[in-house]
Amino acid sequence: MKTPYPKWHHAIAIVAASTLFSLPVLAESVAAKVPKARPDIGAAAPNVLFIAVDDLNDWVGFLKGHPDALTPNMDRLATRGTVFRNAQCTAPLCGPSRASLMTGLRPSTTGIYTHPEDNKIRDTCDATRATPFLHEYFGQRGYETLAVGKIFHHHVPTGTVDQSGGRGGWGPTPEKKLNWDSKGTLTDWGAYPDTDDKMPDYEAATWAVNQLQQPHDKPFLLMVGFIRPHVPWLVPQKWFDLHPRSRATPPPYLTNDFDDVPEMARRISEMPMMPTTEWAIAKDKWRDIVQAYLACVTFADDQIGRVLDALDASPAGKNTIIVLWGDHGYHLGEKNRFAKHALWERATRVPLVIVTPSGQGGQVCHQPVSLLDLYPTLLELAGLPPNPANEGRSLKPLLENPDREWPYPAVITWGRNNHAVRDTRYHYMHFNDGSEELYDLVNDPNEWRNLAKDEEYASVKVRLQQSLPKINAPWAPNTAGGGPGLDEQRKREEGNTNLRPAH
Ligand SMILES: [Ca+2]
Ligand SMILES: [Ca+2]
Repeated sequence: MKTPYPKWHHAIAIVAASTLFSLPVLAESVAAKVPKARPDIGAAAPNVLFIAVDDLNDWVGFLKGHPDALTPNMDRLATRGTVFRNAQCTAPLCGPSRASLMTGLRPSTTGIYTHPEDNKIRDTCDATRATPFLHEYFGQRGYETLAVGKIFHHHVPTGTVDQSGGRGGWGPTPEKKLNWDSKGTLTDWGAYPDTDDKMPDYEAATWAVNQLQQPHDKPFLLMVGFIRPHVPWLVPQKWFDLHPRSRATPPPYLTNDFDDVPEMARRISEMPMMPTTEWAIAKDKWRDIVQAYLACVTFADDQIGRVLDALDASPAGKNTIIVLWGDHGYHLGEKNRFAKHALWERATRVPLVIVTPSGQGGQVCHQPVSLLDLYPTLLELAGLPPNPANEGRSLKPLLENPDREWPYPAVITWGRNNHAVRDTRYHYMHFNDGSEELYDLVNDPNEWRNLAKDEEYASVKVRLQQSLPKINAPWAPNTAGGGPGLDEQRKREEGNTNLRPAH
């Protein structure tokens, strides 16, 4: 059964769990229409449940990023597998992060630095044309592929899965924005709508549950993409009730933090359409935003719990690889911002849990890993041949021994030739104008003290520079704007002045 919420949370958990058993079992004839498994994957081939959560930072119980995060279902999953505590996205924005994961290619290889259109990703460049998407690779080798919700920037490229539950969208919004009415962002927060079943994430979980309740005569890859806690931070009141405002503690903030930050780093992360921390302090709104984000995370956790319950209750449950990942982090007031779009740790670190049918539970890995590694990891775990086009590396050795040596820093890219390199201790950033940041995450977890100009750390920089990408592909056509600072850079480099808006 789904993990009950403690104390006052309990009643809601019971209501939510009870809905699980009233769902209709749909499309019972679907399995019959699917061709038989190809003989080259055995009947024992594992299924894969692939769960994406949008804009989820480390405010989950198993990462302890916020003391009052409430995520019993994700925490339960974490105890069953391996938690990667130093997992990084490849780009701090939905579209490029997901395009990279699903192609197995770095943003610096494809030039997809900002939002692509799902249906145009394939034709971006020679590298994208030469490799199947992750789910296509599974499909070509005999898997049934299923997708619902946000997998790529919107859903999945048309016609690339056997069954689609649809995109879902951002969810219902009130006629008038509740708290933040600014063009160019969906940002807003508050209690809306009145019930969970009006939320696309609820519908996505229901679709996934139905799939898990059906027989499948082939192994399946089921991809489920949840939208919350992406803005707008709107969920029903009951999720706010679980997070009293008094407990919605704002994260640490240093008013003069930017004094030692290079101009380029500030410019490419400026999002003037979003609230600033100075505004939130002046208007006493910071706790409201923190509360809303925590409420959205708990709501998403509940939907994840419904899917995990259905998997556990299904015949497939015992032979399924589960991977849960967030597409990038999020600032909730640190560095004077409520946004992603930056190379700082708060915007790049992601939750990542991998559970294998035969694997050890309760493992924690501190080595740096990347979402780029998921494509080759899932192939190896499923017993499929490696795809030589993959630029990441399989994490199977770390699943077998999370403490083993792993001398491969993670690389994150925001715009052309602006990169971060993250190892177990340091976070180094190198921008296209040559400016730099360096943080010691052990002694300075909030990244307040930029050490890049300190001679004492020269050798650290040289070491991390070895991991900077050698290729910095031109900005891919058909990709959107990335905010004023990034668009300025792009205009300088290619003269493009007619970019689609950033979302
Ligand atoms: Ca996202
Ligand atoms: Ca600083």
